[in-house]
Amino acid sequence: MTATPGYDPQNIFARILRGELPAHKVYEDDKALAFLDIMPRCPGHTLVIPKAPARNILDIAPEDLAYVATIAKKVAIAGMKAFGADGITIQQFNEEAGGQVVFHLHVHVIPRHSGMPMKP
Ligand code: D5M
Repeated sequence: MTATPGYDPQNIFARILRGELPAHKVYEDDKALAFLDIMPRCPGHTLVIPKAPARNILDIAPEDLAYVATIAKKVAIAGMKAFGADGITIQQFNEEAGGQVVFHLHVHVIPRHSGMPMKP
């Protein structure tokens, strides 16, 4: 898979994909990986990433984005069951101005309970 010019192969999630850094994996196949967020805003906060080297939604191929969305839905349903959640928050940030900190596309899947606010 060829990275676009804006993609830094040393970003943390690329290093997780290469096995250079640990992660608590909850789902993996040949095109996507899901793992627990190291700074969870709620219990079960999971990140879903493509294995393709995409910086963010501005960069990713439409078919890779569609696949990540499909896996995010599976993770959302599994997370709701596992954590007995009442709902799910999905978040996705793009570029520094958009709140992105790690520059490999990722979708936050956050199980939610009625009356329980997310940590900032
Ligand atoms: O924020 C990036 C998100 O990635 C943030 O919720 C923390 C999380 N993070 C950072 N490093 C790790 C590691 N090593 N494992 C798991 N989660 C991690 P964003 O603003 O969405 O770019």
